[in-house]
Amino acid sequence: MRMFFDSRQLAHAPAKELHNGAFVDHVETPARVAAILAALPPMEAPQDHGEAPILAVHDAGYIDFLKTAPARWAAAGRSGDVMGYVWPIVGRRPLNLDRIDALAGRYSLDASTPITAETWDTTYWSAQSVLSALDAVLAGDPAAFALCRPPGHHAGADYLGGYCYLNTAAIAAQAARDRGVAKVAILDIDYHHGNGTQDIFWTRGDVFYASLHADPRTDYPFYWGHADEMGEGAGHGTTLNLPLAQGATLDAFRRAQSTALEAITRFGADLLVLSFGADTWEGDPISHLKLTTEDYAVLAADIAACRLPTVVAMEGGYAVAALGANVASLLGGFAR
Ligand code: Q9C
Ligand code: ZN
Repeated sequence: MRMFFDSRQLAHAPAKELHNGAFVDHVETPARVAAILAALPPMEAPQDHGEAPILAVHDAGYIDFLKTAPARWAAAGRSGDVMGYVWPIVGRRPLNLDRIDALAGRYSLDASTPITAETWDTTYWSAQSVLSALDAVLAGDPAAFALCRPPGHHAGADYLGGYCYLNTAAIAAQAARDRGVAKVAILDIDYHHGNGTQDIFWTRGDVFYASLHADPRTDYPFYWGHADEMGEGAGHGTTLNLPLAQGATLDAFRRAQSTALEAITRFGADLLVLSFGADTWEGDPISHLKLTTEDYAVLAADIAACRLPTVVAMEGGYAVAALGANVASLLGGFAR
């Protein structure tokens, strides 16, 4: 399987995140990809597809904010990473404010996703990696892997959050549509609900979004991912949420994944984007599902049995010592 990663994806390294009321060391570290690279054969550097496929998903004002936030922060006399602390509650006036703190709230979901001087370049190349994996699949490969970092599925069209800045799965799905693929499905098996991906395709009938995740009544991002969220307008019925109780093991996860794959098959998808997070692993430091390393190969084999061309995009997974083996197990399951 072809695999894509750019060394510029190592640069972004925020210091702290707000977690349960305290600032703690940021868990989405460069060491994560170093561990994955050490466990797999050498990867290819991605091609540069430019900004157009990013702007096909993301708001231009938001992209400008991502690029300029570090300089605006420094101009305001601040040191350290950019982070908002006031968020506009839904329904407040959509004012065009210029102050960095107003923008940081306007364009973010949470305070676990700081912007550093390296963030734009890092997330840009993460998007290029997924676009190159899409190229491989459109050229006829049954599956390809993008070692996306930072991850993407919490980022919406105009907001960052959950360690995510550009929504790599959405960028790949939209690029596939723009290159003539009629129906695209996104299957999201990260521990957390992919609120950004859901929002981006909420009213779209041409892109199916199915997610397995910890129940948002107990887990981040809380306000998305409940079972009754099904999309609206032309997108009604093309969003499928399958929340799982904390502590769930392979049996429950595999059953839910089968439900999702049956829905994707009924939808008639021509191409699949898999948002893969290894934070469902039993030892993950911020999560509470109980999958084993071997389970990922079982899940991948079930997905591969659908025989859809598949772009695998890396999302979360924070148990660094186990991350390489977990990703290798998943990718091995596609090969079988
Ligand atoms: N107290 C991904 O896996 N922090 N993002 C949760 C809980 C945010 C995870 C804090 C977790 C985001 C891509
Ligand atoms: Zn996650």
